[in-house]
Amino acid sequence: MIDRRGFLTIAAATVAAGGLAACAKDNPAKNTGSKGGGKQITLGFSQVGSESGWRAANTQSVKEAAAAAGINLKFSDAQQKQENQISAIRSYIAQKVDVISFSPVVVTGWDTVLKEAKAAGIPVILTDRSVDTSDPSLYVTLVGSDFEVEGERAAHLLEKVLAGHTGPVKIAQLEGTTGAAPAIERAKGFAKVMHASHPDWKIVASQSGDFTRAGGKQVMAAFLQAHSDINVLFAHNDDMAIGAIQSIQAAGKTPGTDIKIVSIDGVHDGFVAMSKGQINAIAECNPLLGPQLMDAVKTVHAGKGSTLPRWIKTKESDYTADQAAAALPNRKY
Ligand code: GZL
Repeated sequence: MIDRRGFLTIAAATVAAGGLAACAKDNPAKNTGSKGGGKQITLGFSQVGSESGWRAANTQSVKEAAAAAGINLKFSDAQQKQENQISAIRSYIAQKVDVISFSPVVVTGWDTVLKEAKAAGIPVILTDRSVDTSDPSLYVTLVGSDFEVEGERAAHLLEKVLAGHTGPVKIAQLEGTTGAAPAIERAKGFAKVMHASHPDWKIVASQSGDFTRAGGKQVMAAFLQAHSDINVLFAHNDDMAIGAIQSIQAAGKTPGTDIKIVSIDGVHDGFVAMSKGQINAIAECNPLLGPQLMDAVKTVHAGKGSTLPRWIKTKESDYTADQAAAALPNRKY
């Protein structure tokens, strides 16, 4: 897989050299009005699915921001199937929407359909997750988080959670959807810190729970059957951690105490679990990408896509259980 950072560096160089080609075809002729002044922008959006609390918040943010921006949103839920996203993108091309945006369920397999969008002169903006492609012209920008850094942050949070801990550290890892950018990169970031600074940490079990509660519960139950010595869980999202908590309790163990839990996302139920001491720390992943996406859509539609950075990163924080109760009332999702 092309290293995301490396790829983005190449891409940025390409853009800087003015090499960005037609997909972001700057089309100043088109009227950029959305509200009041001229033709309304139509955005075709393909969402991964509705697998987690994070996804629900992300969908709400996209829909609310489109309405606020006066953008006509065509929205589809792919139920976590790449073929459904490809069909949706083809449908948007056939409908001649002004801009296409999607959160790619996995990183590979997009070049063909993105080349069709480019041939149709429809610019594409990625949200949330990235794709692996050797052709940087196939999308204008990515609005989303740095998942590798999120994995590093989760490892640093685990350092805090394990302060004063003596004895072995036996980690179970609940991975996100196989082949998805957040799953690949969170695992990479976590492993980077672990190998650099913690030779005593050992990942004894690692498997995908597909970012769902049911998946987390099922896989954690199997982990506990096979490894009675697990004392840490690193979950790639809160929903899998919440599912795992049920299996930990069913095994007669106390989540957050017998098995320390570090997760990523920061959804409401994750904060509730933290306030109960069941999750020890969460690296936030901000789902509220709607406003930044709509700004990028308007910029691209106004023919200024080449002025956008290759990656519009979201801001996010880290939280430990002692902060959860105070933070809960102010959480936006
Ligand atoms: C991350 C996003 C992930 C979340 C999960 O940006 O793609 O997918 O971490 C969601 O909760 O299912």
